[in-house]
Amino acid sequence: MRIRKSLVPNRFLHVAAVAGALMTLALPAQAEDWRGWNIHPPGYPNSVALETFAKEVTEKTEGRVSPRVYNNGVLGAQPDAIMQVRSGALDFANFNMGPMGPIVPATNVLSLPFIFNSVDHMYKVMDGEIGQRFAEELEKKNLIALSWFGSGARSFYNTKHPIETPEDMQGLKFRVMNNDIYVDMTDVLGGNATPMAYGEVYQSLKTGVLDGAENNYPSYESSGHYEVAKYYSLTEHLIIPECVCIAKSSWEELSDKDQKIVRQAAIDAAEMQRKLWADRVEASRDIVLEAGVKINEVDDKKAFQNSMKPVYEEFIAENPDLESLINDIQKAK
Ligand code: GTR
Repeated sequence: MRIRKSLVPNRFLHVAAVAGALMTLALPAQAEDWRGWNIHPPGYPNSVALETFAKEVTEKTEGRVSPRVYNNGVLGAQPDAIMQVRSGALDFANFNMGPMGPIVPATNVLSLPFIFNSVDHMYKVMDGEIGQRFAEELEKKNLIALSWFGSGARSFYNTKHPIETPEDMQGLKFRVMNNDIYVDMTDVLGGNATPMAYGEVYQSLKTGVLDGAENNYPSYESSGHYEVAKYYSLTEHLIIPECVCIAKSSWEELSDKDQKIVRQAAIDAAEMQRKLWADRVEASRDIVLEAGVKINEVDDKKAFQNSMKPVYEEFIAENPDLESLINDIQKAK
């Protein structure tokens, strides 16, 4: 209950203030209940790793910090959730670097198609000095990136036919994540791109608002998109890292000791996520095949890679300061 100052004599207020201060000293520091955003369902590698992160943090801080993961994107779509973690309305999240581009321009480099030639190349870059540079850029926007998850390679899928060459994309409408680079990428291949929230894609594929989308095997499977879009073509055009990100305001409230605990838990979670990922790719592939999905290898991947020249040229023309970062990543094989 708030005390209305005008009704209480001054000396009582003084006594109350001193008593309050003494009570604060006597009580242990307030436990922090952290709320975390996760787009994936329970059981998904990222979800399991985040749950483990939450448990490790709770145990090792002896409850001083007690994170709770909200799965299935129930706290909002990814671009909104990024804003919420930036403002401290949410405390942590696992974010894909795709929708991060509009906020942290340097991370757009990670959305350039075929920038990484393998998942190992991506891990090598993100675990080293270059990954640190991205973390510094994220911090400028109030996001503390503590470790990097993988998300395999993304490929196009659709309701109509296999995609063997860029010509097969002609006239098809694909959902992409919220980033102009993906619109350009799809355009130069001859398709039409529609940025849309992940949670809306299933229905849009089902009703024919969309002809296709693009994602890795585990998301294609766990989202149920495979039930409605039966042609999965292994273009593997994007390999995008994801962060375990903490709100800067929540991070700064922690003691040095607790920061160390949280950082280590995020690193452990990434190690676990990467291990679980490989098994999940196999399992998801089996599930979609079983359901009658037609998977096709793309024999001439070079045709897709070569089409990306104008995307790179335009990007560098608009972001000349990021050209050296692109070069550093490509060199770090
Ligand atoms: C998944 C990724 C999510 C989300 C989703 C999407 O692979 O892990 O964070 O970005 O794709 O396509 O929106």
